[in-house]
Amino acid sequence: MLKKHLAADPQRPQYHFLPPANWVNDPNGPIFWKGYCHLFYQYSSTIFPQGPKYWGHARSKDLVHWEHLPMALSPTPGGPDKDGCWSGSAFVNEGLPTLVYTGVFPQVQCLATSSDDLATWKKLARNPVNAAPPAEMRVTGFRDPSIWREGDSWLMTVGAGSQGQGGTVLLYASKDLAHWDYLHPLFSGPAFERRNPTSSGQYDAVEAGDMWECPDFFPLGDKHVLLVSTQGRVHYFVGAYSDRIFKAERQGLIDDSALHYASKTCQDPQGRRILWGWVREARSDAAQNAAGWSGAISLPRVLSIDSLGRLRVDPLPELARLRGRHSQFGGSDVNGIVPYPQIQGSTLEIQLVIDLGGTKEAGMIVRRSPYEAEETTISYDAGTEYVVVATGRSSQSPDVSRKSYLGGLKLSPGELLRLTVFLDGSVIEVFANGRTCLTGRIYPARADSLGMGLFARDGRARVKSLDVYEMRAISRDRLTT
Ligand code: DQQ
Repeated sequence: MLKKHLAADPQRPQYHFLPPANWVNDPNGPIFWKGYCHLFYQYSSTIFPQGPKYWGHARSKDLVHWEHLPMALSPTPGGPDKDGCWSGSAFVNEGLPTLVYTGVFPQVQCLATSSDDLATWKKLARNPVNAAPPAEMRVTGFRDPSIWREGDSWLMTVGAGSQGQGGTVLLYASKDLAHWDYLHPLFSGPAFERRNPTSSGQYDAVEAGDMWECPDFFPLGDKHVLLVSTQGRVHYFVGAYSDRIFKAERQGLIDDSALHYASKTCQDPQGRRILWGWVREARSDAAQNAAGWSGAISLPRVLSIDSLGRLRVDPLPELARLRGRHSQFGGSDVNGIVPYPQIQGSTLEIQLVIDLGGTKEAGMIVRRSPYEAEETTISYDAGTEYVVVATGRSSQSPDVSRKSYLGGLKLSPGELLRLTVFLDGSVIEVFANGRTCLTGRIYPARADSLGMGLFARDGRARVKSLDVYEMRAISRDRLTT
């Protein structure tokens, strides 16, 4: 019954990874092992109210198609994770795959190992291995550990923060993974205040950033990158790391939308740094419960540093394997609205390269119904320098958010706008010029909201190329609950 209900749901993504049913939040512990990429994730068997967190588990040979596996971690009655196995990471200790995660409540760090190629996991009898933050600190949280090897030591980061003062990433060292010495903060706030403008011109709550969740720290090119999830969005710092000290040189956002959260990365066998995040919902709790599923894992993104030292974020090239029918257009001018009646769909990859000319705003219209009862625009506003996913008319349903999503993008003089947009049921992921990502959710209520067009406001824009691919579904198998 549930399987049928989910299969018939037009809002459910077809080529994003998500569990067979129920709730997913953070991606956890991605790791490559014997020809597979293993991805774990925060899972609850109920949506609202939320149940205790488990680690769901899947694996993939190509980072595109996934096979569900039995739960990796479940709360142990009477154990330090009796109330949930929260986020963490995976690493290999002398050939032994190992998970480090947070048990709650209170928040403590635990280890589990697998001696059968990640099929089953055994928790350490002496858990927790890191039981409390430094005594002198009054922290806002103590969770989401990562472990890596450096010389003859293991190092561990744990996300934390001080109320009203800023987030922090605590750094620990160990010789045996069982006893950990606190060193110093790897990096701390300022309690930066970044405001997230909304469509109405109002401002969201300040991203106070006094608890940094899911820190992820890794080398990239000749730099190091630190990611932190500030209970708002995912911020990155690019900088220099030596002698266990990290000095940030640049700062930015992995995705300008708060709907992409808790990013986690790992390095693939080709040396690429791959990132996944949690795609959050933008509809009511009741609507999520009625759907029987909530959340998705973002498409895999590849991180790199560009020639100007900026962090580049691109969709994984292998996603091209999902492309089906291809329609190609180009070389036309757009002034006002130009419908493309040949294109219909809710699972599409759209690549648009456009010269904005002197237009105030240009871009595409997607998920458009006849007579425009529903439609979503994805455009660039040259005045405000924002990529905008405007959802004001995306859905006739009363249960969904109509807040638009904005991503800052400064184009250099003469630079073309290059938008790659993935539509997948209710999920939209936008990649703009390799340096701005924007995740949105839309929930069109009409079955015929499948149309597409281009538009330009106050002027003429020149389409250099428009490529549209129908995207194939990835298979999703049995229920694991
Ligand atoms: N989600 C986990 C926590 C983490 C938060 C719990 C981030 O470990 O801090 O599901 O979304």
